[in-house]
Amino acid sequence: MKKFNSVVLSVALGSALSTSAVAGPLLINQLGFTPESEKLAIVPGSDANELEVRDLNGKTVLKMDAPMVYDWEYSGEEVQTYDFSAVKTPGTYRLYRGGEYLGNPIVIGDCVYEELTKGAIKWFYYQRASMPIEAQYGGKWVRAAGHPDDQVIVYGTDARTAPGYEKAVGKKHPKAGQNVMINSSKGWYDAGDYGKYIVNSGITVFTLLEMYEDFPTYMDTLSWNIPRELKNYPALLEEVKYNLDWMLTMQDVDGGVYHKVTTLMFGASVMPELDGAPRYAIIKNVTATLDFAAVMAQASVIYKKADAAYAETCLKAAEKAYAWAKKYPKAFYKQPSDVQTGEYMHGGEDGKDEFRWAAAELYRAKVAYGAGKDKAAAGYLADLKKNKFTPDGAWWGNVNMLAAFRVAKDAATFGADLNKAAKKVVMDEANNLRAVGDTSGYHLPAFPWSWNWGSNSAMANNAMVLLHAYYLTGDKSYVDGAQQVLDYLLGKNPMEISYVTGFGYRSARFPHHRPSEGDLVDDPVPGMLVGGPHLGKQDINLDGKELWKCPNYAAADKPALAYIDNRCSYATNEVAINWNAPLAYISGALQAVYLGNKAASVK
Ligand code: G3I
Ligand code: 9MR
Repeated sequence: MKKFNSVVLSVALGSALSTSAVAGPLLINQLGFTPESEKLAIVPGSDANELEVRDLNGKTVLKMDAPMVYDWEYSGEEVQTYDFSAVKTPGTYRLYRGGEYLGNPIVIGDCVYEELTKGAIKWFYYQRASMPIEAQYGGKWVRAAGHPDDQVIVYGTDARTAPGYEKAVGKKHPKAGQNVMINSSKGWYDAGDYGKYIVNSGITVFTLLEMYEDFPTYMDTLSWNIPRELKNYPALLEEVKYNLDWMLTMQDVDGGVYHKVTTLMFGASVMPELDGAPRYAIIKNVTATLDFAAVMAQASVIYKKADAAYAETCLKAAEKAYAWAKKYPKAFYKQPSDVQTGEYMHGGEDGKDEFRWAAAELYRAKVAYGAGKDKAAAGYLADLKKNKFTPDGAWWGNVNMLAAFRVAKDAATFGADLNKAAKKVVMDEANNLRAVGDTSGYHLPAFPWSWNWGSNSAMANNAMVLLHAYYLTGDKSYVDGAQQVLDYLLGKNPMEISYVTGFGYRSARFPHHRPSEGDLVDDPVPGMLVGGPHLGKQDINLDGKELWKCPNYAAADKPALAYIDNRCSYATNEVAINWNAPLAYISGALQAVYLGNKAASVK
């Protein structure tokens, strides 16, 4: 039996493997496949049996010989990949190995990812602050309104936080002692906590608006049950506006944008209406301001048709934010010592990727408004040309790829040279991902650094790169790569779990998500992508410190196995808006592409 060893690094397998995979006999996308998708099933081990695909009448429609055996360094397993892509007729099928029925039925259907796409977007409604979730829209996950946030204290202006501000910023707040309040209502809770964060809103809003920009016709065919208050607004744009409205409240009169609205510490796992500690708008900074500028510029183009006045407001806010950032390019966020909520700031931050992204979105917007020749536009274009694109995977801390997506799809606006440079970055990253995916055990396009906190979102963002490579080349092998990511998230993984709550025959049930923990409903709020496996183990007691303890997964020594479906595991089982957005995007894009839609944003 030819053994394919995909390991570039030598992996000491030995007896060190203290956590065996919990996989069953068949690891597969638990939702199924569209007729034209690549269809792979993973069988752990190397016994190389023949597999049969049978229809519900028991008729064998395909026999698959023993495939290559792969080592998968991220789980330390030997696995076999069976390819039944030749089965295309919609229907329900079963896989057999030597007469043994393996696992659960497999569905092939024309719209098999539609409910997932709608469910992943609907989840943003469940995350809305400052309003109740009503039974007619939210079903059994009803809840009272939490956090009106109409009296948010500007951090550093009240006696309690003035010292923290002065220490973090190096000077007194100009309004210290005045207890300044702002109305910072609406917006989405970030994740399992009740904070609202601008940096994380940036990549999230980009991804959802890009979904609409890439597939407007398909998205307009979808509807999901949320309150509809705005005429002419497509459902997705109405949902995103709920967060854009909040983001606009975070811009100070000078154009700078506050980092977040949170309590000083993470609160208890209670329903939002019971989380009553004071909330603060915390410290303006350059990365939040640039992420704000980028998405407001993007919104100014996308909302123009539905609401020209609102779109104009967004563009003005974007330009004002960019001007503030140009004035304070080194004003990076420094978490004050009395603030323990999410930082959304990382060590290597230099602001270059945020400047590049904001400049690209602003230049595109100015051209769209017929002002591509004015002084401000010339400034954005000059800034865009200053730094080279770099082939980095997109995450909240590196938004360079978002700029590359924008420029790579729009030669008409950016010209041949910039377009070529951006396309090269997208294609280089996509080809690296495809090369890894094609030669690895689970066919997962993942790099070693994909296994950080929120690894499932890293995989979904990798799939977005692959989909963009398809938009730019028409080569379906990139769609196959993105399919492998969706399959992984929906069950083709060593944990044999669908990482999306409520989707799949064995899905995550105990996410770190305060409303799911605090309500009296057994089932978690549906449509949430949990963070996924990673070896950081920040949520378990490693050295006796009083860290939040989490049982069982402490022994995991392979990244793809370091996961536990347990409420305490915020490092592997939380949910977050920047994780759900790429899930919605890739599910919707794969569905739209199968139905014959082309990416409308490629010009
Ligand atoms: O970038 C470095 C990389 O260079 C290094 O190799 C790697 C391994 O050490 O770490 C990488 O930095 C990690 C960073 O995420 C980027 O992946 C940090 O270790 C890791 O601690 C950091 O985790 C973040 C986590 O908050 C803790 O700060 C997650 O990205 C981020 O998604 C998560 O966000 C939280 C919010 O703060 C609060 N709301 C919930 C949300 C989701 O858990
Ligand atoms: O619930 C918080 C989650 O949103 C954050 O991602 C995580 C890491 O910053 O922190 C969680 O809050 C925990 C705190 O860090 C430690 N005490 C228990 C809190 C609830 O899990």
